[in-house]
Amino acid sequence: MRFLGVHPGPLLYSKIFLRLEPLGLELVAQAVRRAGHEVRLIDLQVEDHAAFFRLVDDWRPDVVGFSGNYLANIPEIVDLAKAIKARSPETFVCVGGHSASFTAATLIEHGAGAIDCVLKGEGEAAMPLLLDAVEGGRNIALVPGAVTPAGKDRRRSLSIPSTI
Ligand code: B12
Repeated sequence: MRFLGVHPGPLLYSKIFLRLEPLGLELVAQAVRRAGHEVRLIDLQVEDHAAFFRLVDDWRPDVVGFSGNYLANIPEIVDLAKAIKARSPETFVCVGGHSASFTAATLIEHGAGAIDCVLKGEGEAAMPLLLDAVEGGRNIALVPGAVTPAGKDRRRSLSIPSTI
């Protein structure tokens, strides 16, 4: 599958910001690549939304995963998720990261159908499982750590396996 990992832009849509290397998203991306998927990343701290939509339109990812480590990025993530679904409803949209993990149910609610899943916890182990489930048309809610509009899985999130 084609996986596009997205780091959101400067905090609070401001122009005063640090540019942080998206370390967590990079780890998730590498785990997904090792699982045999095609991967691209875009960092909206340095690219603009026009570049993001060009990439979505041209490359047509099957799954878009946002990194939600900072609460202040959540409004942008919700806006972008809605914009993706308006352009290509078949694209699966998920959000992971620290802040997404503890606001999962609210994030799904604010997404109003545009966020298919919040994947709680460390993403290296769970993201390949989520991609397999999406590809195989299986129940997403059975992926450990997945919270979906249909409800949350009661199993605990995965931690990083020692092989990664
Ligand atoms: C190191 C760090 C920094 C570094 C940045 C390093 C970097 N390159 O990102 C520095 C010192 C610069 C920094 C700055 C700030 N930070 Co800081 N930072 C941290 C800290 C301690 C660790 C983050 C980290 O690098 N973790 C290691 C990486 C590998 O893990 P990760 O990014 O979490 O990613 C994993 C998962 O989250 C998940 N994941 C991530 N993305 C995705 C995407 C998908 C699709 C999936 C499935 C999973 C997934 O899988 C990843 C791999 O396991 C966290 C606290 C914490 N323990 O998480 C605070 C934390 C993130 N920071 C915080 C804050 C407030 C800030 C500042 C705003 C502080 C300030 N007032 O200036 C600034 C903002 C910077 C900005 N964005 O502009 C808060 C955020 C609070 C919130 N809820 O919004 C935190 C949670 C600390 C806290 N408890 O208050 N920070």
